[in-house]
Amino acid sequence: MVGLLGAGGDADGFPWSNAMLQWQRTGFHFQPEKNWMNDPNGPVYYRGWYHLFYQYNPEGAVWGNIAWGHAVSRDLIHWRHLPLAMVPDQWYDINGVWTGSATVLPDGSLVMLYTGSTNTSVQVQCLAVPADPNDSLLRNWTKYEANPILVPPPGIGDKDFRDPTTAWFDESDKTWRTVIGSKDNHGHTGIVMTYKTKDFINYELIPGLLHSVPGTGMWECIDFYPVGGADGSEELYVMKESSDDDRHDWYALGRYDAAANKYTPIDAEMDVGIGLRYDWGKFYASKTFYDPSKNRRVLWGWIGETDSERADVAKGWASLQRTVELDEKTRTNLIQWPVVEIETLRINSTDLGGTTIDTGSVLPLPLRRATQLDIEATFHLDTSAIAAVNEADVSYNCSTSGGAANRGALGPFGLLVLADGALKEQTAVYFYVSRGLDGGLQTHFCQDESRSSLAQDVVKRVVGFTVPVLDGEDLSLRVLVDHSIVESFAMGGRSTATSRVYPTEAIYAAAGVYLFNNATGAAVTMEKLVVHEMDDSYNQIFTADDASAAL
Ligand code: DQQ
Repeated sequence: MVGLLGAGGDADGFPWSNAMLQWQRTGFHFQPEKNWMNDPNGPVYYRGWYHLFYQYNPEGAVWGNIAWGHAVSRDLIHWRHLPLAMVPDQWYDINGVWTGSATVLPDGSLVMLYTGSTNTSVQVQCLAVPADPNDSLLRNWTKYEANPILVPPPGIGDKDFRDPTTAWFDESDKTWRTVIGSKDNHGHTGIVMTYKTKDFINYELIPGLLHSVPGTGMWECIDFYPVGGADGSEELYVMKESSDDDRHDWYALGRYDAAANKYTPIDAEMDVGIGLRYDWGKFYASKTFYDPSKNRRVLWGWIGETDSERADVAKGWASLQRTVELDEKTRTNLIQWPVVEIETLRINSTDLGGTTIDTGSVLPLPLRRATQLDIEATFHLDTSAIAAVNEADVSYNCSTSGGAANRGALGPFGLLVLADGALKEQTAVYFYVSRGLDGGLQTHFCQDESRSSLAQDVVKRVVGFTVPVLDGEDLSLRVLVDHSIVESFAMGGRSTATSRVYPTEAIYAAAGVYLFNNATGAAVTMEKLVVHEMDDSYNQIFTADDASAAL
């Protein structure tokens, strides 16, 4: 297979042409046909259809001219592209129809709150409703005639007031509540303000802040929702902010006191913006919605590009999304997992369980095609080997400890995906087990992008974090490979890492998967290893036939 580098390109010497870069398009993650996409907006289940709206530039592959793209699906997997839902055509949103959220009212009707960037670039909140509630495809939207319904309150900057959440109903005073993120204290403190409304037209700012965390900067795209509460356990609340300073989605678990308008994290050291992230890789501006058809909460995130803007312009498109289900299995962190529907795309499963990876070895897996995969892997470490290891890697850190090539007593070991035969290009997904200060084992889950591409103009990092492992549990990974995305879930989804990767050699039939074990102190046995090839999700333009089927 001839690599892409140096194989052509444009007249200015940029090495890649549009046609060459099309292999990076995903097979089973949502993407628009072309052009720029960022945040998911107003995800909702309405009359049998999942709706995804998203920030979209109809005119190019860079951010700007932001309108709402729109797609619908029956199963969260196969999507149909619809015409733009809302475009910047009013004084209050002429600089962009920015991020917003849907609220389903008790009678089944919908309201959409979104941020408009005005003709003077002030951020204001606006209301829109379906033009025809009987159209289950929600193709046309009516913006409220007296928009905007909210302008920045005193003390809040004109450009620091955006992204209203889905509203929830407060029984105590029979009002709807919605929250909006901002920053305070000369921009150093991330804050959340709560508004109440009876009609979505008139709002009252509730005194005080719902929450704030010093040192975290502007909070975009707040998400706020309950988890747990089944079987008599205490219900907790997730607060998520997208940090404009570092472009990561941070969350905390906490308690919500509606009467006092106060959110309190269960662990102050794991507060919003300083503790847990949804994903340790590339994942931003996410939003959840409650799916009543399956009684679950579904999370959408924006997985941006990490190559150059120039490459994006050459491709003519940028960015994509993923769906992940949230669950509650521990009281300290969330569980994220690919929506179950994705398993319908599995074809040609190869079972390679029982394989042992000796110390210092790399084993190729016999696969036919390795660019669209769903890999389930469980690694077993022999207990006597673990007991013999007394290496105290108390300072181990995925990002700074040398990546997948650095050898320790109990790691790294895991998978190399999107790897070429010579292993010049590879993305490593792995565990590294060390001993904490208390003598107990500590497990790190990492993803090493540093050799993911021979191309120079790509951000390549080693990402990851520690992941909880309970007594007696083997170490497990689920890895979705989709051309230029590697999306990994460790320990059943207690921790996740997503990378955009841009191999130039490890593409099409030249891409492979390997097991590796760089530990010096223990062989690793694959308790489970099943590799599923994944079908395309064949996202299409909505046709007249689809339309009649929808009614
Ligand atoms: N993207 C939108 C804003 C939001 C930001 C503009 C987050 O509403 O704060 O495209 O990526």
